[in-house]
Amino acid sequence: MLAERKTAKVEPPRMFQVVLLNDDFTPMEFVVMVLQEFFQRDLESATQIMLKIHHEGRGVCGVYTKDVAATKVELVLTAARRSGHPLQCTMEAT
Ligand code: TYC
Repeated sequence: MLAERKTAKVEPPRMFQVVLLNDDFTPMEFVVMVLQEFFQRDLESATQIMLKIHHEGRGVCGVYTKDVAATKVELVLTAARRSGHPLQCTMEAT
C-alpha cells in the first residue's frame, strides 16, 4: 500500500484560459468591472486587458483549472446578461 503510493504518478492538472471577446456594445466600464470583480485585477491591469481586447478582438483574463475556468465563464455571462450586454466569454485548453 505504502510502496504503491510512493510510486504513484500525479500529473499536474490541465489548465484553461478564460478568454473575453470584443463586441461593439458592451461598455468599456462594464468589462473593466468584470475583470476587477471576477479576475482579481486592479484598475490599471483591468483597463489594459480591456483595451487589448477592444483593439485585438480577444484577450486572456486568467488561466485556471477546468472547474474554476468554467465557473468564471458562467459568472461573467450571467452578469453580462443581467445587465443586458452581449459580452462573450469562453474557455480554451492551454
Ligand atoms: N468594444 C467595446 C466598446 O467600444 C468595449 C469592449 C471591450 C467590449 C472588451 C467587450 O470584451 C470587450 N464599447
